Amino acid sequence: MKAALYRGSDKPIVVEEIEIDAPEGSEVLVDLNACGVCHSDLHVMGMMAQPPVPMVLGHEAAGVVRAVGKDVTSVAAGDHVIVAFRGACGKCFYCVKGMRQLCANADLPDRQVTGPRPRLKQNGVPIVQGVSVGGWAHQVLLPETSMVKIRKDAPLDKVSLIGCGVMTGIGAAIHTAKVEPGSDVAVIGCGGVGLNVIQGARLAGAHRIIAVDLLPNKLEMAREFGATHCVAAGEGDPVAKVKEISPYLDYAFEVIGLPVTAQQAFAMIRPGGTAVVVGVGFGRVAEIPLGDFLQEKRLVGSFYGSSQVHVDIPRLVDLYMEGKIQLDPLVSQVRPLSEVNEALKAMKAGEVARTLLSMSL
Ligand code: COD
Ligand code: ZN
Ligand code: ZN
Repeated sequence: MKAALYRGSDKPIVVEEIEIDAPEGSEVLVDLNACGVCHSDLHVMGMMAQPPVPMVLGHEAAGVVRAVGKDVTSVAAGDHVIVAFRGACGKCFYCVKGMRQLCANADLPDRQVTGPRPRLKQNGVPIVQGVSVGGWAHQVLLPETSMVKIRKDAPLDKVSLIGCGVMTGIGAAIHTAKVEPGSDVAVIGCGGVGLNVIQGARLAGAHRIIAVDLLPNKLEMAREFGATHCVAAGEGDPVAKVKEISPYLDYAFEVIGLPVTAQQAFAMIRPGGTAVVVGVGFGRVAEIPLGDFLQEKRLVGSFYGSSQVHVDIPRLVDLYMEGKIQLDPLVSQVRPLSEVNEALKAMKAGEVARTLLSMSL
């Protein structure tokens, strides 16, 4: 099968023929329809000191089940699935407590070349499934727990975006923060994930939704997703501007991964308000004024929208099919897998909300 191989930051990603195992035990083989390009793929390439190579990145995918291992019970060949980039064992402390997004054994069976059985190879050389998925490829082989079965009338290309950006963003608003109707919300960083925090806040019935971004095109998109106010982050102090619009800001979301924007989120909320950090600045440290905790300000993290994917992802598919959430305007470009380098360039330049890599082009 064909996959886009990353071999190092000084080389372009190239689509090549590789070998993929047949599913064993509780594994599922999926023919992918499409996979999105998320900023976290860039993080893996750029921020890990030495990412293991060769690696197939991509973790926002959907497709049709081709074959299943003998122990698989929840999906069968022909089923339509969205890939959850974080599987869950179902048995550990976190899974049992209903926090599958924090599963302690999420990577079982190991998808890395150091694991017991690398599933991807090229001429005998093991290939890493990046972000535990490896979705920039025509097929993936993953544990059953990463498979979320969805209705067959949903367009697989568009709903693939629910696998990461949409679930992460909407979930941060409705599950992590639990935004209440009538509350005021600010979202710093309006990329593929931030736009979904905005539509999550709209879904929850927020009153003011203030979008903060450096780029005018992102602020325009933010309006389409439900932002009521826009703040150009590069012009003046975004904290003062947000406070002017909402003196009693209930929630602020950081959706970039920078210390400075995490500090801004915490600074702009009211006493008793909540700042939610969605972005991850691996190895970065933010300074937070401890005195603000006397005002009962809260600072919380959010991973995968605090979602329980097998319930929450099919719900989002239903909401899309009923026109209650938007996916179409998230898709700025559709490209063949071979144009993944161009898609990454467009993301770095801030030109797109999302690029979809289509496996049928
Ligand atoms: N102030 C305001 N906006 C800014 C600033 C700034 N200083 N710097 C950048 N921005 C804007 C950009 O213009 C852009 O619009 C946006 O921030 C970032 O958008 P994208 O599209 O590049 O990134 P996303 O939305 O795909 O990803 C954002 C994440 C925060 C999810 C990602 O960067 C991250 O931190 N991922 C790791 C955490 C995680 O949950 N991973 C799980 C899988 S995603
Ligand atoms: Zn992602
Ligand atoms: Zn678990």
